Amino acid sequence: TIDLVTLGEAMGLLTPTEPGPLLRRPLLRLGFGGAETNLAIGAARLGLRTHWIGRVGDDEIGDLILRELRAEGVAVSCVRDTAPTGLMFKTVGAAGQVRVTYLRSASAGSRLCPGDVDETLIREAKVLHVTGITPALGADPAAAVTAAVEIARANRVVVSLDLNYRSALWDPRTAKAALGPLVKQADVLFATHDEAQLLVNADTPADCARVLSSLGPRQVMVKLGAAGSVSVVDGELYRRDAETVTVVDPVGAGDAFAAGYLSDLVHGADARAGLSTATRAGAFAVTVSGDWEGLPTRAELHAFERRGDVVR
Ligand code: KDG
Repeated sequence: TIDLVTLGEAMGLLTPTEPGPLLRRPLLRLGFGGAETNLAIGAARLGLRTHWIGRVGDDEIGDLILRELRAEGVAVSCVRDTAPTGLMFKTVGAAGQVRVTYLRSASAGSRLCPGDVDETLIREAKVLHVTGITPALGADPAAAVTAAVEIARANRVVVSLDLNYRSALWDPRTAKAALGPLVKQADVLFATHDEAQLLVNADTPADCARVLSSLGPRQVMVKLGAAGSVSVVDGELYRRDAETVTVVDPVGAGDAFAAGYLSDLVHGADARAGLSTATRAGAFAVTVSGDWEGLPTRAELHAFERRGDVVR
Protein backbone atom coordinates (compact mmCIF):
# COMPACT_ATOMS: atom_id res chain seq x y z
CA THR A 1 0.00 0.00 0.00
CA ILE A 2 0.96 3.61 -0.51
CA ASP A 3 0.39 6.54 1.80
CA LEU A 4 1.25 9.44 -0.47
CA VAL A 5 1.61 9.94 -4.21
CA THR A 6 3.04 13.09 -5.74
CA LEU A 7 4.01 14.18 -9.25
CA GLY A 8 6.18 16.93 -10.66
CA GLU A 9 9.58 17.93 -11.96
CA ALA A 10 12.93 17.21 -10.33
CA MET A 11 16.04 18.96 -11.66
CA GLY A 12 19.77 18.89 -11.20
CA LEU A 13 20.84 21.61 -8.78
CA LEU A 14 24.19 23.36 -8.99
CA THR A 15 25.27 25.37 -5.97
CA PRO A 16 28.59 27.14 -5.36
CA THR A 17 30.56 25.46 -2.62
CA GLU A 18 30.80 28.82 -0.81
CA PRO A 19 28.29 31.69 -0.47
CA GLY A 20 28.54 34.36 -3.13
CA PRO A 21 27.48 35.12 -6.71
CA LEU A 22 27.86 32.45 -9.39
CA LEU A 23 30.09 34.82 -11.33
CA ARG A 24 32.82 34.61 -8.69
CA ARG A 25 32.27 31.05 -7.50
CA PRO A 26 33.55 28.65 -10.14
CA LEU A 27 33.37 25.60 -7.87
CA LEU A 28 29.90 24.09 -7.96
CA ARG A 29 28.38 21.14 -6.14
CA LEU A 30 25.87 18.95 -7.99
CA GLY A 31 22.70 17.85 -6.27
CA PHE A 32 19.06 17.95 -7.21
CA GLY A 33 15.80 19.49 -6.14
CA GLY A 34 12.15 19.80 -7.00
CA ALA A 35 9.27 20.70 -4.73
CA GLU A 36 7.51 17.35 -5.07
CA THR A 37 10.61 15.20 -4.70
CA ASN A 38 11.62 17.29 -1.67
CA LEU A 39 8.18 16.60 -0.22
CA ALA A 40 8.40 12.90 -1.07
CA ILE A 41 11.77 12.54 0.66
CA GLY A 42 10.51 14.45 3.70
CA ALA A 43 7.40 12.31 3.97
CA ALA A 44 9.43 9.10 3.54
CA ARG A 45 11.84 10.15 6.29
CA LEU A 46 8.83 10.72 8.54
CA GLY A 47 7.55 7.22 7.91
CA LEU A 48 5.18 7.47 4.93
CA ARG A 49 5.23 5.03 2.04
CA THR A 50 5.73 7.53 -0.73
CA HIS A 51 5.60 7.38 -4.52
CA TRP A 52 6.78 10.00 -7.01
CA ILE A 53 5.65 10.20 -10.64
CA GLY A 54 7.75 12.19 -13.10
CA ARG A 55 10.11 12.32 -16.06
CA VAL A 56 13.85 12.74 -16.17
CA GLY A 57 16.24 12.68 -19.11
CA ASP A 58 18.14 9.58 -20.13
CA ASP A 59 21.27 11.23 -18.74
CA GLU A 60 23.51 11.16 -15.69
CA ILE A 61 21.55 13.77 -13.78
CA GLY A 62 18.46 11.66 -14.29
CA ASP A 63 20.41 8.66 -12.93
CA LEU A 64 21.49 10.70 -9.91
CA ILE A 65 17.93 11.81 -9.12
CA LEU A 66 16.50 8.31 -9.37
CA ARG A 67 19.31 6.78 -7.33
CA GLU A 68 18.86 9.34 -4.53
CA LEU A 69 15.09 8.94 -4.45
CA ARG A 70 15.39 5.18 -4.20
CA ALA A 71 18.04 5.53 -1.51
CA GLU A 72 15.59 7.68 0.45
CA GLY A 73 12.93 4.99 0.17
CA VAL A 74 10.75 6.87 -2.33
CA ALA A 75 9.19 4.58 -4.94
CA VAL A 76 9.27 6.04 -8.44
CA SER A 77 7.30 5.80 -11.68
CA CYS A 78 9.54 7.65 -14.04
CA VAL A 79 9.75 7.94 -17.80
CA ARG A 80 13.31 8.36 -19.14
CA ASP A 81 12.71 11.05 -21.73
CA THR A 82 14.77 11.93 -24.80
CA ALA A 83 14.71 15.56 -23.55
CA PRO A 84 17.37 16.39 -20.94
CA THR A 85 16.82 16.63 -17.21
CA GLY A 86 16.29 20.27 -16.24
CA LEU A 87 18.86 22.20 -14.25
CA MET A 88 18.85 25.02 -11.75
CA PHE A 89 21.50 27.12 -10.08
CA LYS A 90 21.16 28.39 -6.55
CA THR A 91 23.35 30.99 -4.88
CA VAL A 92 23.13 32.41 -1.40
CA GLY A 93 24.25 36.03 -1.18
CA ALA A 94 26.13 37.73 1.62
CA ALA A 95 22.92 38.86 3.35
CA GLY A 96 21.38 35.43 2.96
CA GLN A 97 19.31 36.30 -0.13
CA VAL A 98 18.78 33.30 -2.35
CA ARG A 99 18.84 33.46 -6.11
CA VAL A 100 17.60 30.57 -8.23
CA THR A 101 18.04 30.40 -12.00
CA TYR A 102 16.31 27.69 -14.03
CA LEU A 103 17.39 25.96 -17.23
CA ARG A 104 14.22 23.96 -17.54
CA SER A 105 12.30 24.97 -20.67
CA ALA A 106 11.78 21.88 -22.88
CA SER A 107 13.18 19.72 -20.08
CA ALA A 108 12.18 16.09 -19.56
CA GLY A 109 10.19 17.00 -16.45
CA SER A 110 8.12 19.56 -18.32
CA ARG A 111 6.92 16.79 -20.67
CA LEU A 112 4.92 15.10 -17.92
CA CYS A 113 1.49 14.28 -19.36
CA PRO A 114 -1.81 12.68 -18.31
CA GLY A 115 -0.65 9.31 -19.72
CA ASP A 116 2.07 9.23 -17.03
CA VAL A 117 -0.50 9.39 -14.25
CA ASP A 118 -1.04 5.87 -12.94
CA GLU A 119 -4.66 5.63 -11.86
CA THR A 120 -4.19 2.56 -9.67
CA LEU A 121 -1.41 4.20 -7.69
CA ILE A 122 -3.50 7.24 -6.85
CA ARG A 123 -6.64 5.23 -6.14
CA GLU A 124 -4.79 3.20 -3.54
CA ALA A 125 -3.05 6.12 -1.84
CA LYS A 126 -4.24 8.05 1.19
CA VAL A 127 -2.99 11.42 -0.03
CA LEU A 128 -2.24 12.94 -3.43
CA HIS A 129 0.07 15.95 -3.20
CA VAL A 130 0.45 18.41 -6.08
CA THR A 131 1.99 21.85 -6.37
CA GLY A 132 1.40 24.99 -8.38
CA ILE A 133 4.77 24.52 -10.08
CA THR A 134 3.65 21.65 -12.30
CA PRO A 135 0.74 23.49 -14.01
CA ALA A 136 3.17 26.34 -14.74
CA LEU A 137 5.38 24.04 -16.82
CA GLY A 138 2.99 23.72 -19.76
CA ALA A 139 -0.36 22.40 -20.95
CA ASP A 140 0.58 18.72 -20.63
CA PRO A 141 1.90 18.92 -17.06
CA ALA A 142 -1.15 21.02 -16.14
CA ALA A 143 -3.41 18.35 -17.62
CA ALA A 144 -1.49 15.67 -15.69
CA VAL A 145 -2.21 17.49 -12.43
CA THR A 146 -5.88 17.88 -13.30
CA ALA A 147 -6.13 14.18 -14.18
CA ALA A 148 -4.43 13.13 -10.95
CA VAL A 149 -6.70 15.36 -8.85
CA GLU A 150 -9.80 14.02 -10.58
CA ILE A 151 -8.77 10.43 -9.90
CA ALA A 152 -8.08 11.28 -6.27
CA ARG A 153 -11.42 13.01 -5.77
CA ALA A 154 -13.36 10.22 -7.42
CA ASN A 155 -11.74 7.77 -5.01
CA ARG A 156 -11.90 9.87 -1.83
CA VAL A 157 -8.15 10.26 -1.68
CA VAL A 158 -7.15 13.40 0.24
CA VAL A 159 -5.97 16.09 -2.19
CA SER A 160 -3.14 18.28 -0.90
CA LEU A 161 -2.04 21.36 -2.83
CA ASP A 162 0.93 23.63 -2.22
CA LEU A 163 0.46 26.83 -4.24
CA ASN A 164 4.22 27.25 -4.72
CA TYR A 165 3.98 30.29 -7.00
CA ARG A 166 7.16 30.70 -9.06
CA SER A 167 7.39 34.10 -10.73
CA ALA A 168 10.03 32.84 -13.17
CA LEU A 169 7.48 30.45 -14.65
CA TRP A 170 4.34 32.55 -15.06
CA ASP A 171 2.62 35.79 -14.18
CA PRO A 172 0.19 36.26 -11.29
CA ARG A 173 -2.90 36.51 -13.49
CA THR A 174 -2.25 33.27 -15.39
CA ALA A 175 -1.34 31.55 -12.14
CA LYS A 176 -4.56 32.67 -10.49
CA ALA A 177 -6.65 31.37 -13.38
CA ALA A 178 -4.94 27.96 -13.24
CA LEU A 179 -4.66 27.57 -9.48
CA GLY A 180 -8.13 28.82 -8.54
CA PRO A 181 -9.92 25.68 -9.76
CA LEU A 182 -7.32 23.46 -8.06
CA VAL A 183 -7.83 25.21 -4.72
CA LYS A 184 -11.54 24.38 -4.86
CA GLN A 185 -10.70 20.70 -5.27
CA ALA A 186 -8.11 20.54 -2.52
CA ASP A 187 -8.73 19.23 0.99
CA VAL A 188 -5.42 20.51 2.35
CA LEU A 189 -3.86 23.75 1.13
CA PHE A 190 -0.42 25.23 1.82
CA ALA A 191 0.39 28.82 0.86
CA THR A 192 2.67 31.65 1.85
CA HIS A 193 0.97 34.95 2.70
CA ASP A 194 1.92 36.34 -0.73
CA GLU A 195 0.59 33.27 -2.53
CA ALA A 196 -2.65 33.46 -0.57
CA GLN A 197 -3.06 37.10 -1.58
CA LEU A 198 -2.50 36.16 -5.18
CA LEU A 199 -5.73 34.20 -5.01
CA VAL A 200 -7.98 35.97 -2.55
CA ASN A 201 -8.79 39.50 -1.67
CA ALA A 202 -7.93 39.38 2.02
CA ASP A 203 -5.43 41.18 4.19
CA THR A 204 -4.16 39.40 7.29
CA PRO A 205 -2.92 35.79 7.21
CA ALA A 206 -5.91 34.74 9.31
CA ASP A 207 -8.34 36.38 6.88
CA CYS A 208 -6.52 34.76 3.96
CA ALA A 209 -6.77 31.35 5.62
CA ARG A 210 -10.49 31.83 6.35
CA VAL A 211 -11.32 32.98 2.83
CA LEU A 212 -9.27 30.21 1.22
CA SER A 213 -10.99 27.68 3.45
CA SER A 214 -14.39 29.00 2.40
CA LEU A 215 -13.48 28.06 -1.19
CA GLY A 216 -13.25 24.37 -0.32
CA PRO A 217 -10.15 23.15 1.56
CA ARG A 218 -10.95 22.18 5.15
CA GLN A 219 -7.32 22.58 6.13
CA VAL A 220 -5.48 25.74 5.09
CA MET A 221 -1.99 26.60 6.26
CA VAL A 222 -0.62 30.11 5.63
CA LYS A 223 3.15 30.02 6.18
CA LEU A 224 4.92 33.15 7.41
CA GLY A 225 8.57 32.09 7.52
CA ALA A 226 10.25 33.27 10.72
CA ALA A 227 6.85 34.52 11.95
CA GLY A 228 5.42 30.99 12.04
CA SER A 229 2.08 30.10 10.50
CA VAL A 230 -1.63 30.77 10.73
CA SER A 231 -3.99 27.96 9.85
CA VAL A 232 -7.68 27.21 9.66
CA VAL A 233 -8.50 23.56 10.20
CA ASP A 234 -12.15 22.50 10.34
CA GLY A 235 -13.14 26.10 10.93
CA GLU A 236 -10.78 26.57 13.85
CA LEU A 237 -7.92 29.09 13.80
CA TYR A 238 -4.41 28.04 14.87
CA ARG A 239 -1.38 30.25 15.28
CA ARG A 240 2.04 28.67 15.58
CA ASP A 241 5.36 30.43 16.18
CA ALA A 242 8.38 29.31 14.20
CA GLU A 243 11.31 27.59 15.91
CA THR A 244 14.31 29.84 16.45
CA VAL A 245 17.10 28.50 14.26
CA THR A 246 19.97 29.83 12.19
CA VAL A 247 18.91 29.91 8.56
CA VAL A 248 21.52 28.57 6.16
CA ASP A 249 19.30 27.96 3.12
CA PRO A 250 15.57 28.74 3.19
CA VAL A 251 14.73 26.83 0.01
CA GLY A 252 12.66 23.74 0.74
CA ALA A 253 11.19 25.01 4.01
CA GLY A 254 7.69 24.90 2.58
CA ASP A 255 8.11 21.36 1.28
CA ALA A 256 9.40 20.31 4.70
CA PHE A 257 6.40 21.96 6.35
CA ALA A 258 4.00 20.12 4.06
CA ALA A 259 5.83 16.80 4.57
CA GLY A 260 5.56 17.22 8.33
CA TYR A 261 1.89 18.12 8.27
CA LEU A 262 0.89 15.39 5.83
CA SER A 263 2.81 12.65 7.59
CA ASP A 264 1.01 13.48 10.83
CA LEU A 265 -2.29 13.63 8.98
CA VAL A 266 -1.77 10.12 7.59
CA HIS A 267 -0.75 8.91 11.05
CA GLY A 268 -4.02 10.29 12.45
CA ALA A 269 -2.56 13.10 14.58
CA ASP A 270 -4.67 16.19 15.32
CA ALA A 271 -4.11 19.61 13.76
CA ARG A 272 -2.07 20.97 16.66
CA ALA A 273 0.36 18.05 16.51
CA GLY A 274 0.51 18.25 12.72
CA LEU A 275 1.35 21.95 12.78
CA SER A 276 4.03 21.37 15.35
CA THR A 277 5.65 18.62 13.26
CA ALA A 278 5.34 20.81 10.17
CA THR A 279 7.02 23.76 11.88
CA ARG A 280 9.87 21.68 13.23
CA ALA A 281 10.44 19.96 9.90
CA GLY A 282 10.65 23.43 8.31
CA ALA A 283 13.22 24.47 10.91
CA PHE A 284 15.35 21.41 10.16
CA ALA A 285 15.23 22.07 6.43
CA VAL A 286 16.52 25.65 6.62
CA THR A 287 19.51 24.91 8.83
CA VAL A 288 21.19 22.74 6.19
CA SER A 289 22.30 23.73 2.70
CA GLY A 290 20.30 21.98 -0.05
CA ASP A 291 16.60 21.78 -0.92
CA TRP A 292 15.92 18.53 1.00
CA GLU A 293 19.10 17.32 2.68
CA GLY A 294 18.17 18.75 6.10
CA LEU A 295 14.74 17.12 6.30
CA PRO A 296 14.32 15.28 9.61
CA THR A 297 13.56 11.70 10.49
CA ARG A 298 11.14 10.96 13.35
CA ALA A 299 14.07 10.17 15.64
CA GLU A 300 15.63 13.55 14.89
CA LEU A 301 12.35 15.34 15.56
CA HIS A 302 11.95 13.58 18.90
CA ALA A 303 15.50 14.47 19.86
CA PHE A 304 14.81 18.09 18.89
CA GLU A 305 11.73 18.16 21.15
CA ARG A 306 13.89 17.02 24.04
CA ARG A 307 16.67 19.34 22.85
CA GLY A 308 18.92 16.30 23.00
CA ASP A 309 21.18 14.46 20.60
CA VAL A 310 20.29 11.42 18.57
CA VAL A 311 22.69 8.80 19.87
CA ARG A 312 22.28 5.18 18.95
O1 KDG B 1 10.19 24.27 -2.96
C1 KDG B 1 11.53 24.15 -3.36
C2 KDG B 1 11.58 24.11 -4.84
O2 KDG B 1 11.25 25.37 -5.31
C3 KDG B 1 12.91 23.73 -5.40
O3 KDG B 1 13.35 22.48 -4.93
C4 KDG B 1 12.97 23.77 -6.90
O4 KDG B 1 10.99 22.69 -7.65
C5 KDG B 1 11.67 23.68 -7.63
C6 KDG B 1 11.19 24.86 -8.33
O5 KDG B 1 10.52 24.70 -9.32
O6 KDG B 1 11.48 25.96 -7.90
